[in-house]
Amino acid sequence: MKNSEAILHVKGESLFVDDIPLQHGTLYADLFVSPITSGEITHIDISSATNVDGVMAVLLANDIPGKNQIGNIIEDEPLLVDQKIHFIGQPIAVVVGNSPETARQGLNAIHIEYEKTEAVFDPRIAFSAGKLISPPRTFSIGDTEKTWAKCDIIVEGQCETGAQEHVYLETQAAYAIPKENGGLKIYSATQAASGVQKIIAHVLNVPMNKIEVDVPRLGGAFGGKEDQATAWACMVALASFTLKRPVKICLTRCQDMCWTGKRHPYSSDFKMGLTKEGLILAYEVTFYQNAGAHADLSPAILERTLFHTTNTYFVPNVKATGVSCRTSLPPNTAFRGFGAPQAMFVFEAALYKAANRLGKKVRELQKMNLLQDNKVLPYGMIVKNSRAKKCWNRLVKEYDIHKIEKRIQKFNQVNPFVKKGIAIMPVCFGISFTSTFLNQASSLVHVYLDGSVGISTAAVEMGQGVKNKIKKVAGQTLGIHDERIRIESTNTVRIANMSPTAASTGADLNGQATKMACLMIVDRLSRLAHTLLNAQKADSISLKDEKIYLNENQTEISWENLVNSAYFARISLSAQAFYATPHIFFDKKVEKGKPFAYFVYGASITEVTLNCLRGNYYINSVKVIHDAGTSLDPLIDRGQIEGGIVQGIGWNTCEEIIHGHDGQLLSKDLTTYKIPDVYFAPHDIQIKFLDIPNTLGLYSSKAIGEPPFLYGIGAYFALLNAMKAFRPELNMEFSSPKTPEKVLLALYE
Ligand code: LUZ
Ligand code: MOS
Repeated sequence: MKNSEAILHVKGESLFVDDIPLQHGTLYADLFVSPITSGEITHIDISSATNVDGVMAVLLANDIPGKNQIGNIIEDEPLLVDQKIHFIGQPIAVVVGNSPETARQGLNAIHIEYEKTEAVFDPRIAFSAGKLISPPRTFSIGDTEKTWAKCDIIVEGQCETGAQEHVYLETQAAYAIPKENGGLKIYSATQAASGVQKIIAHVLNVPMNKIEVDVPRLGGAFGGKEDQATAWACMVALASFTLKRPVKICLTRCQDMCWTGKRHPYSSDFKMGLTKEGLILAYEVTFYQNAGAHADLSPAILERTLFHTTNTYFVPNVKATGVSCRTSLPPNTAFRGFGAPQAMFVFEAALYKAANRLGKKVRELQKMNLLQDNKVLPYGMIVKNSRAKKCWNRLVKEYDIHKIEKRIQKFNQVNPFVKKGIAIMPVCFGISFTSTFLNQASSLVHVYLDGSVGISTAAVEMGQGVKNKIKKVAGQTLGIHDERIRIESTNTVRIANMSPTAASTGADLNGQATKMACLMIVDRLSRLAHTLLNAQKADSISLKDEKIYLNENQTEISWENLVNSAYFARISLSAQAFYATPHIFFDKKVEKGKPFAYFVYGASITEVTLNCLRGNYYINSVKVIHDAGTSLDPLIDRGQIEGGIVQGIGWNTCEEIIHGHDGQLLSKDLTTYKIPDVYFAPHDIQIKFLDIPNTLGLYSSKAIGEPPFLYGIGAYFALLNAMKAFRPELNMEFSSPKTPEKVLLALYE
């Protein structure tokens, strides 16, 4: 199936927020932000700024008519600094000019004085100082304390995993336009249109029905626009509301990188006990999450970390504790995987250390401990339809792991300074928002007189192909061709109270709602066809290929005829439906429940080649068996898997966020922050689908968005193996990303 979005992109015809034709009189917002990490404003002087020719307004915290508050889970984040400063880049003033240049001149004319206070960047130090975002949480099962004595070996260690910049192609953007009677229409590049609507209404102190938020599409998001698109939309809404003029903002790449949060760096302690055969008996872990200055989505992200503590393995005795630590960085936020990658990295590190201690291959331990049906996870969910072993068995057989191992052994024997390494990365990722209430969606389907169809849902298109998938679901359900269907923008006027498009659930939830709405229309049309065809009670009507079938025989009635007849018979050709994922719940008091609709499984083999004189390396190949159920669209799913793999490799290898000693971001553009490019990305990515229908999914499919990111972790451990081939006594320290510099230092330490 062709992705209609792709054609528009290639022709440069797709509209993003920054492409929306400007209304007459549009003004431009820019931000004056904090130059210091931590402190208090003692004096601010905006008079020279307001005197700049073309500057229309300089808005401060006390110009906000409603609440100066944009916190989502916890109300701890002001839109504009009141007095206390918490990070470099924290917005202090919105400067509005009649051109981007005058706005820039205006903010350069602002003068502030401040007193600095001490900043904290290390989550463990923040923890010791009692700087917590929310109380610590512990998930546990069995009894780790009693089990240590029964273990043949126990390994302990510490893991560091790094931050990661989202690098969506489209930077943060918003455009506000006044409507009549005090309303506003805001085009926002957000994953969460209703969230933006709600918070703007609070900030402006107006009812939500006065705020219309529209999302045409996003140029990538990866979680970076789940919560952090809100601030910019609020800024232009505030300016537009105050000045009664259209106002837009579009961050530069550097502003975006400096001012927005990243994937959370974690520092973690682990302890794992095993039998001498390699069976894991007990696992304890503490996660110190570096949340940055405000809560943002950190507590939810930490929760998903705890859910994925043991990845795709079974451990009978587990104790996992998570603490969200408040530091002096911009608030860290959602990023593909949402805390699960950090947990899975630590578990693989523990396994790696244990295998080395036991003198066994990591993959022997991995295989031995894979999750099987009817096992209970640390949070009480019982595993059904586990595909962990199925993926594993197909992986080692179809890609012939023995042959690969032999080839690598031979290579390493004859090459003293170039070494190869491989690693297997098995994955199990829970599908559903962990906050149960978010697992809801609705869809509004209109069939027009000519038989064409328009659909609105809560799903935001961000390049992941959700529009295409929803189109496919509607086409299949209505029995018509996809060309007849148009998926509209995501808009709060057409769909209310939307959950963010996140947690890999966009196609699942919105597709289910769309299927339900389409079935309502099919039901009405079928009854009408029944009458028109003078059918008997037992006769069945179906819609296929734009034709009406009676007992599986094609009739003379076409889709268009039937739609037309329905109109004249005064039958509604529109339907709205609501879907809520059934049978999920979670009780935070006891930390037990069944939070996920189902799991996505998969496994990968990553091969790397390391130059041990220079420290640089290539990720040669990633070979995957991936469980996509019966894929809704194999081409889109393949694209999502490839993208996830490359993004995950970047997190573990070349992408390094570096701050100066004062907390200023040094890696603030794409010359200093390296993401994988087409040369560095593996030239050989092979993907095979497990292809077993998912009875719990939409048309037997499974979600695709986040799980493939986890395969990237394989690159880290493959590199470690290549390093060990050069230097067997390598220090067993776990610190991701493994940049070429770090590799070189470790090899010659
Ligand atoms: N966002 C969210 C997410 O609010 N809740 C989640 O559980 C989640 N999981 C993955 C990605 N985004
Ligand atoms: Mo998310 S990390 O916005 O699915």
